[in-house]
Amino acid sequence: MDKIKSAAEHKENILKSSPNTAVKQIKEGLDSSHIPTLFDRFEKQLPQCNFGLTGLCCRMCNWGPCKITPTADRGTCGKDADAVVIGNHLRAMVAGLSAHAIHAHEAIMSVISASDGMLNFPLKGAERIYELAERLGILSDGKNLQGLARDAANVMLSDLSNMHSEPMKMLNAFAPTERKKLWKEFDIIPRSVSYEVMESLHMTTLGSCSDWNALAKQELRAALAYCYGTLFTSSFATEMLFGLPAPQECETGYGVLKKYNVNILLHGHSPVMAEKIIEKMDSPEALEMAKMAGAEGIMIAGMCCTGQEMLARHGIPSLANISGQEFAVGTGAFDALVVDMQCVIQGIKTIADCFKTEVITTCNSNRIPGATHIPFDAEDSHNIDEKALLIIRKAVEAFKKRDRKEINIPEFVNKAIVGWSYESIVSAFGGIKEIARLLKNGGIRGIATVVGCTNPKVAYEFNHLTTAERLIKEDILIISTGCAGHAFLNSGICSLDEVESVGDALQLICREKAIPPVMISGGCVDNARAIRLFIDIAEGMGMSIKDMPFMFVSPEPGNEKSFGQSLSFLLHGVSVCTGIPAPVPFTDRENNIIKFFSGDESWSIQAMLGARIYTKRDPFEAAETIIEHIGRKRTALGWK
Ligand code: BF8
Repeated sequence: MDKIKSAAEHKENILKSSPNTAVKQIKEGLDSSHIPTLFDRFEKQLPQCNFGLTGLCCRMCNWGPCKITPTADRGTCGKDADAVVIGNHLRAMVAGLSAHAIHAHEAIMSVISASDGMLNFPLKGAERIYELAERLGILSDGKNLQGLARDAANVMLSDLSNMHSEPMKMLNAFAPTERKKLWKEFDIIPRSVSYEVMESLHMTTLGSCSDWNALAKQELRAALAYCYGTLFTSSFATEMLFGLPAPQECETGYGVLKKYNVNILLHGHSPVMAEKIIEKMDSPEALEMAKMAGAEGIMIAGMCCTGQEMLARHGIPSLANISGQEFAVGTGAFDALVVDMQCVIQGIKTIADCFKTEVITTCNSNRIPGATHIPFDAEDSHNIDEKALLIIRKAVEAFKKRDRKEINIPEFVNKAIVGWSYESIVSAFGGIKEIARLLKNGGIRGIATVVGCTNPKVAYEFNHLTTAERLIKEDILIISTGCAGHAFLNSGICSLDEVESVGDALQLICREKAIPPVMISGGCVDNARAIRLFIDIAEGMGMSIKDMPFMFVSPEPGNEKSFGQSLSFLLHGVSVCTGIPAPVPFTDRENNIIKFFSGDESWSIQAMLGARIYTKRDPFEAAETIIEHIGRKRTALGWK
């Protein structure tokens, strides 16, 4: 990675180069009031520590920290550079796995509570419940929908916690046969999420495993637990509860906000409380409260992955990703910020206080000092309706106290067609066979999932958009989730309005089938949808995914959760192009970890699984790498 230049140069570039005009306007307002954001705090961290950046600092015991240098090629315990680097990588990966696991746990327990009648939600995802029951072999004539949902949820729960040496049931039910054989051959089939987290932490502690290759294999094993034990289960359990998203046209962007409404911002990842707040916002009680306070109505907007879930199912505008969350609050338009779990940056309360925005936490894992805590507990959820109304009441109270003269709402509005579940993508194209036909005849040259976080190391949303714009020009269809999805929503390329900029062949398909060239497919756990799509297209053609013109693209990974995302795709044979290097010694071509993930050696991941990681910091170069990769796959298949 080229080193970030001077702090001042970096800061100037970071917003000047951003395609997000609305954020620039908000930032100007914040600067004039001397209110800092993460970009200002990042500047103060420069230059960043090179040992941290390269993964060569070991902090796994109290003998350290030890750093590997040209004069100290081993830590105090004798661990070498490879074991230090992969140990750090593995620990970051399982931290991300644990985050998704807690998300999955809440979603699964919510299904069980709803099935038992404690949590007041109907089970809207009958299609998913029956599919799961069938695939898991638990379909039985005597059981109603609630019974099947409870049984399927319990199977998913056992994949989170099983300690016996049995393979995970979700993996058995959904993974391709060809891959299962390969994973077995390499001995990387996981037992459960909990077991693999324990084993990963155990293997990396002082005096345990010093074989980098065994640690790398443990990371792959844990990544399979991540994929089938947390991505699939969180995404499916949420669909069981709230139904499968379906395509709908909506408007998003800051311009949809209304100054004289009670404005509530929903943020986080697990959308159970958020769904209840949406249900309650139109209730007579809530509307009466708003009216009595002199508000014109109640408006809800989203952020990060909870925002993506709300957008997918309700067309509720989702305004910002992780790096944009302070700007959303910085509009001064929000009376309450309601956060559930994950990717809620620690600085959010400081800026919320500047604008008298009431911060409400709803998850016991995500407490913020000074915030009002109204917890949702999936296992004791009988009073969720009252809690949702209480949250709305808090927002109304805050509305009464606020000075609306400080509000700075940029007028930008974009259209988008959203709601792309696995089923709605397949159906919009006219079936898996039709997607396969279009891929083969070159109407779609390839499919890239451009997903993941935003990162203050690069210009805000620039890498995402630059990469995507180039790919769609080359007829490469994009499926997006999470923070990347917000960059696309903010640019207009999720609608048909900007379709002229798409390559001729893909443009024709988009127009014919009313499909945007960038399909927003939910939160990060919903990457399970793209994995299913890749599996089914390849299986439908009688091929291995590794031979298909697919790619996983993550221009700006930041959160530890992003480690498992790339590995999930890699394990299925989909190569990865990332824009921010993982903490590995990126300039040391002799380092075994670099060779393992990105080389062609007989023991590399390319040789094992047929896929590799490309690291391309420059988005133009990244796009060319992806286009070439897809081109090579097509040539090998004999497709033009
Ligand atoms: O899970 S993309 S910063 S918001 S980790 Fe977080 Fe990264 Fe955003 Fe959703 Ni995903």
